[in-house]
Amino acid sequence: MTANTPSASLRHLVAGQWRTGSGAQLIDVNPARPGEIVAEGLLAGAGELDAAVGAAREAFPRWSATPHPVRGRILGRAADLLDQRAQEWGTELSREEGKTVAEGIGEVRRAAEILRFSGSEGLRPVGEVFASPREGEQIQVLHKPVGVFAVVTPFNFPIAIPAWKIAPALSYGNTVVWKPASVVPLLAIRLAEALVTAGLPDGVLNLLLTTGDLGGRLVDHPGIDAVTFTGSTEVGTRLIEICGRRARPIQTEMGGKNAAAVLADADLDLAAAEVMAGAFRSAGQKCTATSRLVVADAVAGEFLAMLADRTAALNVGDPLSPEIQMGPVVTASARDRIQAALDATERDPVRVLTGGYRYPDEFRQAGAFLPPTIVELEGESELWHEELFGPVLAVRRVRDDQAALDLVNESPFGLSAAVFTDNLRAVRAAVEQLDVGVLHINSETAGADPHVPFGGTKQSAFGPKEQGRAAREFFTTTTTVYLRGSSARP
Ligand code: UN1
Repeated sequence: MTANTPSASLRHLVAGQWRTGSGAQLIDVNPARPGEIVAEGLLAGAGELDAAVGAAREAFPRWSATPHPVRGRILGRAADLLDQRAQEWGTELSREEGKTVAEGIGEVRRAAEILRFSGSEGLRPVGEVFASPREGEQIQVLHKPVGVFAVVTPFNFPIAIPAWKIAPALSYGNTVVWKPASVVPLLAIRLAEALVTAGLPDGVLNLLLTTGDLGGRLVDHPGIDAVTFTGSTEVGTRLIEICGRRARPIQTEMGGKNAAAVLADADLDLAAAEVMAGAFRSAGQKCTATSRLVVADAVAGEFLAMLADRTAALNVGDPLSPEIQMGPVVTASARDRIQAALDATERDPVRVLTGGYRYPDEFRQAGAFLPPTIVELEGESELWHEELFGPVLAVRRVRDDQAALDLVNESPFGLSAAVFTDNLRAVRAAVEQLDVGVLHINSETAGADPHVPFGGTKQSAFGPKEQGRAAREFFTTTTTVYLRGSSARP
């Protein structure tokens, strides 16, 4: 794919029909090459919103009555299609979002794995049977579809996060109206195409490319039964309020300010590689990215020098080139927002280990690039508390293991943490004390497997966890059945 690749046209999926929208013009540009249009067209408007919710409602009775393994086979076929198109769609992902091609292709394959996992859920037990304290009675818990889900997804994983919400929603028999981030419309179209080609009936999945404003109206729409959201804490808490007023279930995955703690006995070479990956892959735009580093005094000098040298050597540039290790952030406005946050805290660091506060002009003009930056702090700073969602790592030194764990916990967020050590006592203390939803021992803070629960504590999340069997808790509702034959009189 080259700069001359023609731009795609935006389409919305409503009741099984691909349509153009009735809203404002949207131009989806490549963040590494300003001026290169990846996709363009009209956003969805209020008319399409009502039509999409209506279509999802209409499709629900039939889809929820379709045998679970039959629903699962459609997801399995969509997974095969994603695998077949991984190279092509992964490259489009890189053009649209800015992560490296290798990460883009990996993400399309990851979405395939997620669809396969959720698709296979119908082949496993989906309910529970309990003994009754009364003779002649059995108690069953049946898991049933909920209804119509509003699915609202972020830009940073344009296909994997939608897959891990849409796949369990559909597998458990629900129908969906999906609003992806408007800066990554093309990959949303690709996922919907794969599901339609795989045989998803009309109206089961509806896709609206639209603004946050209409996204809010979707979440508030009377025809919606439940909402799943990944994105900022600011938007997430607003959606929680809307759903609270309507007593509507909502699951949100929100911010993170994830810390890696490198303890005195850590394997420094391994820790440097993992911390660098956690902080700078996808230009730090993961809610699981490493944005804080706590390092033991005893090894801080050696470790930070190693980390800074390797980070300074990262190859930053157009992510379509295979030798590039870090691309731009998602848009020029995201770059400017992060730059403004760095400018506002310019006096806070005691040391800038690498990267820094100003990028050379030629780089700024070339695209939405920011240098991978590591800063050391001693006192209080917003850099320690605020999620920047970019390639910025804040460092603090600590005396001992306990001080390291305390500092990791010093955050309003609790998504993920990493601890680098082989000391069993420190590992046990970390497992017991760290207030996070995901804990990595000797690996980076990012990453999530399709078959295990994912989600955070504190302001990182609200509602049941995602992925694996945990998804069943949110995407089904239960009926507890006390079952007796009429002959079993008390
Ligand atoms: C990962 O770490 O690979 O928005 C997944 C996010 C998270 C997903 C992270 N919900 O970044």
